[in-house]
Amino acid sequence: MTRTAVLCAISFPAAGCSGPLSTLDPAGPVAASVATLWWVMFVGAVVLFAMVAGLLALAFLRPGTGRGLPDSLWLIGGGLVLPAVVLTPLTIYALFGGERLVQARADAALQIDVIARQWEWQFIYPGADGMPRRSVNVLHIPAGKRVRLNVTSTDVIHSFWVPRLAGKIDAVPGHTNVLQLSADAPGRYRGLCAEFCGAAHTEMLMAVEAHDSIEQYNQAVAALPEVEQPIRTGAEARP
Ligand SMILES: [Cu+2]
Repeated sequence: MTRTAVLCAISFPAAGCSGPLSTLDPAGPVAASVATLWWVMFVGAVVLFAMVAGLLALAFLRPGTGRGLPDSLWLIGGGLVLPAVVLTPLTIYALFGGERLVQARADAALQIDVIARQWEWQFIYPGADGMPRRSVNVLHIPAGKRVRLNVTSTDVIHSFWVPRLAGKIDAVPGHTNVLQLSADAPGRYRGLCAEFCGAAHTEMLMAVEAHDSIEQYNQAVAALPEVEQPIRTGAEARP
């Protein structure tokens, strides 16, 4: 009975971790490192919470516990040493993890420009024949390869986010941010704009189509319309 209750208590919240827009259901190595960071932070928070709750419980259940200890021990131990011991490794882990995400170790041929504007996503591919191609709201990538996305915007700040494939990154007018993205398996992955950007923000959705092989990816890109004229980004529009 107790075992069933424990299993239920664990499985109900865990069921909420999957889904097309879940960071905790990663489908690629970049997203997996984001999910690992989340779990490390979560475990760190649980340990801290348990320690504080334990001390609080002791204060109620065994009044007077620790009365003999000097005040400086509580202040220095609890206020400085304990946070330093718990938070320093978490901060270092998060900094290194975050740095790995933005280091684009992608093939130069697999660079795609992402241009956000109210309220759609445009993707510009180099094109195998030298002619750039364009898609709107569907990003084509080959599965199993790291793709470098150069993300910018033509109007306001948007945020590019495909939770199962990568972390989110701002699309800022006049500036290019770089994001790595990778899918382990072919398929369609949902994405959205994660920064409120105007009246139709909630409709600024997109999908990532991960193709079986680089050949299929090249075929899909070759079938896209060519870019007729350079798209004015915020950077170009400025004097
Ligand atoms: Cu937006």
